[in-house]
Amino acid sequence: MPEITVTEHLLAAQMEWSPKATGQFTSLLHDLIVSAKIISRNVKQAGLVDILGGTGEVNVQGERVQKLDEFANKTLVYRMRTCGAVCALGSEELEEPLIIPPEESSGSYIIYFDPLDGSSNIDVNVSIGTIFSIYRRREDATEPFRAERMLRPCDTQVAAGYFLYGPSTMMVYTTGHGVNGFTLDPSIGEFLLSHPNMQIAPRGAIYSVNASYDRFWDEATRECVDSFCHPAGGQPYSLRYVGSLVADFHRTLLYGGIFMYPADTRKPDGKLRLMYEAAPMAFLAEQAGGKATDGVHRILDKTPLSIHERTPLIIGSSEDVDHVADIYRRHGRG
Ligand code: AHM
Ligand code: MG
Repeated sequence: MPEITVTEHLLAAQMEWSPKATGQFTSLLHDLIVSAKIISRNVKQAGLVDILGGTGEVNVQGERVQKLDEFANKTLVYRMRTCGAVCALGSEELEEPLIIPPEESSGSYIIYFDPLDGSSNIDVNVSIGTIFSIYRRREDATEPFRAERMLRPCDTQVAAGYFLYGPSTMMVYTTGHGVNGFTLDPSIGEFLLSHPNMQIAPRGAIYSVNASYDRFWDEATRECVDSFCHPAGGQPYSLRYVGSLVADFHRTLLYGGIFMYPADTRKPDGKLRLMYEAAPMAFLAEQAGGKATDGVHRILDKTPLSIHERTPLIIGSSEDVDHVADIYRRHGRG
């Protein structure tokens, strides 16, 4: 297969789907990719920081204060703020949305990101990632942007994806015309198309859930997980749980199966954030032929009431997600 860079792929897709594109979206994606390359470089040196003398700031106690998740957040905020295509951004690391004044940027896009998802895995050298979700602003770009306009229906995303910092660095994204995956070739500094037109198998053989929370689950969730572990008359599904959503979702996309972060008594709305985690992964899952629900509602049918809203997430192969939804329905949910 000839080598195709992510930018070449994006430009070709734009010629096909949006021939009148102004270039703003391409510029946004370009700056997002540069941010991810910078974050990836620092992630790859994570264990070396102390040996190399440390790259972070040092506080009065002599502690390195710029942790990787803060670094990732600063990198993305700076690049998204200055790329000229963004009017507002929401970061999982920022309490409030950042509205970019019109004199600074007349961008037409809103971006949400989780700068470094799975950050509890950084210090143990396990895969982590950056997740992004992009919406187009609806009103005239000369009007000041109001924060409540961040609360967009999840099915109005124009693009979503993630960067996975694993043994190799990957970018997987969709603009609503299928899902494509690219692998960073460090020798040329480019993401090359490695996984064209990704599809989730209709049914998998792996389930992924933090099973030690079973005491906090309700009967319906226990029955769902039990049905994967002890299926009537079939082989048990294997259990895999990295604890980084990007890594767990990436495996589900490639191998099929199901990932669940359900509601429980300690977290009645689940743990994952709708706008930074669930909605972008749901867009990718559906574009790859899979499904995503909160147990009752399709994730993409949801509209947040606040930017940091949480949601239960059940995502993956369509038949496996339907199976869980059936069990929830039988228990009177929905
Ligand atoms: P984070 O945004 O603080 O990194 O938390 C999100 C992560 C997800 O990547 C992962 O799916 C989940 O938290 C794991 O949570 P738990 O340790 O409760 O199983
Ligand atoms: Mg996260």
